[in-house]
Amino acid sequence: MGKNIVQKILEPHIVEGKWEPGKEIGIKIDQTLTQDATGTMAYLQFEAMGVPRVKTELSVSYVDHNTIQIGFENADDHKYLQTVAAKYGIIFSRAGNGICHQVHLERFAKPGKTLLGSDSHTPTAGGVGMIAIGAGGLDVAVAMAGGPFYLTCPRVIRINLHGKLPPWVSAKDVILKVLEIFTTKGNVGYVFEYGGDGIKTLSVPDRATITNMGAECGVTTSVFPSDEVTKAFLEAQDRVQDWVEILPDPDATYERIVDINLDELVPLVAYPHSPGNIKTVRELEGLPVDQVCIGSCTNSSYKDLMTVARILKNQKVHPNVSFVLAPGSRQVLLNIARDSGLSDLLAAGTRLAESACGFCIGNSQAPATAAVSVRTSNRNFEGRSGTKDAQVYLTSPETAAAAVITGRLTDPRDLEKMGIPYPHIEMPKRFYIDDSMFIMPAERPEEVKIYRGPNIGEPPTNTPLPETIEGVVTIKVGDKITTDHIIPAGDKMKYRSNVPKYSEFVFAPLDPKFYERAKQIQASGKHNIIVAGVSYGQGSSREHAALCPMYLGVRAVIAKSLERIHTDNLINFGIVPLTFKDESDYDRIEQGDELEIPNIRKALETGGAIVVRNKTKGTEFEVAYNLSERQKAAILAGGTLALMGKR
Ligand code: MIC
Ligand code: SF4
Repeated sequence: MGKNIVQKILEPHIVEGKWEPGKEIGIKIDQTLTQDATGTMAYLQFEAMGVPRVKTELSVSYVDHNTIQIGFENADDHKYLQTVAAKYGIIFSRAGNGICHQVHLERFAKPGKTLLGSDSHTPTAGGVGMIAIGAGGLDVAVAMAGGPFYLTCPRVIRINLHGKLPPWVSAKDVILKVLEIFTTKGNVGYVFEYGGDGIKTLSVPDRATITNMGAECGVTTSVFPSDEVTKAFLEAQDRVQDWVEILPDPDATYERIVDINLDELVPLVAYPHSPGNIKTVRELEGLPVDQVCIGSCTNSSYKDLMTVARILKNQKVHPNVSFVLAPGSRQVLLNIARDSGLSDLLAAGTRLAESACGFCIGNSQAPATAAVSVRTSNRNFEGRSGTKDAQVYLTSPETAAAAVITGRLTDPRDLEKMGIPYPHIEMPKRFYIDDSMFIMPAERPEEVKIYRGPNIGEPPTNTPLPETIEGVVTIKVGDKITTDHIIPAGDKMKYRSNVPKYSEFVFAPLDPKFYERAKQIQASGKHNIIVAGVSYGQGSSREHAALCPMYLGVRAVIAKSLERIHTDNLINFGIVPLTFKDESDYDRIEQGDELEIPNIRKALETGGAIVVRNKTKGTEFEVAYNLSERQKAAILAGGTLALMGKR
């Protein structure tokens, strides 16, 4: 039987299990990437493993999230990361070199290989035909140490793109359409594989915009074939030697096939506060706009920014709009400068930001009170921008540029009526390439002394799972709770390597009293338990959304359903992920209820049923768990590091 692309790449990488969708497999990881916000903890964990050198083909450590450097903490972390990279054989991408996903796509992503990254948008590299997966830092540390990465063997959905995008409609509108079809929940365990005659009209950065935001659907990853378009991109990056053709077999089979006609697409927008809230720009046109931010790992490529530059040529930023642009990489910046896009942008009144995550993670450019912010990034969760009541709309660069000019949400097709023609930007045959902001690993690693600033603490560990969990429902939350709700980023992100301090902000966006309550319950010798609705743990890969709750004594999460990366992170830190067998039990439980989960160790060891007793209400109900033997062993031991220590 014919094979799809996912199977063609994954099968030769399987080191445990076999290709059987729905069952756990362990795969060999060829490349890893980390970024500074998740990287410090990942390298602390890697150091704890006592491996002298990374065992991957390539590992890169990027500094792109915390580059704001208010206070010493960020800069200290950067120095730590630089010295660790030098010692252990990791390429270091300095602050200013760009956003990990954009830079990786340009310089390192290779068709046919596997990439594991401690960032949920790692699937961006799927744009060149590689299987690129986001995970918690500990999983990436294990991969750097040569261990397998475990995942559920995916079910593959084929998305056929037909025809050609009309002018003013671009890759972002394609993925917003996909989000409209699949929404942000219910896609755990799937991979999107793109195909159809339309893909040949999409450049690699277009494809990467689409695979990047597959993360918002919650799929394991997204992938395009590696074809002539991929070859041309790699040639332009002076690395055609990395190209191999990867196409699905004509008789490949899929779980489901979805067709999208590119010709019929129109400019779309994700309205507040979820990337899954889709409307056409037409439906919302005229909305006054206060801020426009163009950039992020979704839409900050050469083509995106040259398109914006040409639209804004001889135009001025509307007086009511604050317009910020952050190029995805230093390469993008140098190339738009070479091709005179940068001068057009500056002449229009652009506020140029560093090539970094910046506004996207809310550590700068917070909008004004209740302001409308139009952004080309991928997440518009409430408060993520840094302003709780800001209204963030996600659009294509074309739609964002139209708002820059008119000061209103505007269908970019209307710009033609204003005498602005659609700029058809060609991909360069050869990019201007300058790798001087990568620092190669030390030739004499034994001479490298690792720098540890005062903000860097030891990674905390958990204790083995007790026989019985005696706890309290410290918080009951609703549906689609994101990791930004569980542990906010923004200005708090500088505490990523200081878990005791960072833990003070657990659930702060939802309930600022959570921390105090959790501490009290912990001090009374009881466990903290989180109760949640559907799709708990959406969004980022940050393992601090498990690590910090663990530090505060959270021992179990009972939800209607959980997202993939967050579930893995909970297990890695010894927190039991449980789901309601009967969802109506969720309605019968309240914050503050005392719960007992008797003999939970035994149940996990023997595969028996887990029953929760609600001592406050005098009721009991059964919960489900879907854990492999390896995952059970990790939870019983108190987490993956503890399990590795035992072994
Ligand atoms: C995000 O976009 O939310 C982040 C910040 O890049 C996170 C990683 C982190 O929290 O450090 C992600 O996407 O995984
Ligand atoms: Fe950075 Fe935003 Fe991309 Fe996350 S989504 S990696 S914060 S640019």
